[in-house]
Amino acid sequence: MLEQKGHIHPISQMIAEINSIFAEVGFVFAEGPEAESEHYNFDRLNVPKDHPSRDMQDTFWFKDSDVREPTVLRTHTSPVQARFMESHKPPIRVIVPGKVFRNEATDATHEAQFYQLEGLYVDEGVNLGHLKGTIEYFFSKFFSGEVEVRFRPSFFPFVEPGVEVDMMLRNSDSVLANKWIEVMGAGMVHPNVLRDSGIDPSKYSGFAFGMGIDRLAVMKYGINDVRDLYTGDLRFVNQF
Ligand code: 2NM
Repeated sequence: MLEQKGHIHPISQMIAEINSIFAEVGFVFAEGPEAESEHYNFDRLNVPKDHPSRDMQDTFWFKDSDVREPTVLRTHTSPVQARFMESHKPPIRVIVPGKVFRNEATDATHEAQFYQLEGLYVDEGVNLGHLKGTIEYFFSKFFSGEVEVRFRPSFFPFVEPGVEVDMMLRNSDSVLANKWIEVMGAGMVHPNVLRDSGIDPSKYSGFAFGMGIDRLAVMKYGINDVRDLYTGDLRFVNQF
């Protein structure tokens, strides 16, 4: 029966769509390990040794006796960008979708595992204008509409300056239309991060951004509870 045929999970469908939107403007896809060293997950991203995100309350740590070096379930996909920068010369344009983990209580809008999409562009003369144009391009394709994007100042250890990105959908009959919605964090890659990955920050600059793919699914499909994406309940996933 047709109803019993399998199909691609909505998150995987979205990752494929995101990959093709970014491929049109020269971004390649990269991936990396979900069990990651403290070095790549935190140190190489300019996260201070005493930063609260490293706490056991926020991060899943492996038992020391089970691993050769301090190891976590990655809390973001940024370690993949750090690995990519040390093995590629600029210009670098890469997007990294993947599963990440946070040691926190779950509710309708928070899961302990979720999918993140991060992007990175490093070259001579890259600036916040390139970030804004790239994000506007992506969201207008993804939501098939006219999109306006604005930045608010924010902070992440791996960027300077850091921004919170809001978007507004125009001329659309989506429930998302005509209001500012917070969609991602972003910024200019911190010179320490470039330098530690072997890229000269006096010659090159880069922008980076990160967002929840689950949140994009919630926005695009009007899903009420992110936990529904991971129950394996076919009555749910078969709607997509
Ligand atoms: C975010 C916000 C801001 C980010 C930085 C990097 C790297 F590796 F290039 F430094 N990748 N992603 C970044 C920057 C991620 O997520 C909210």
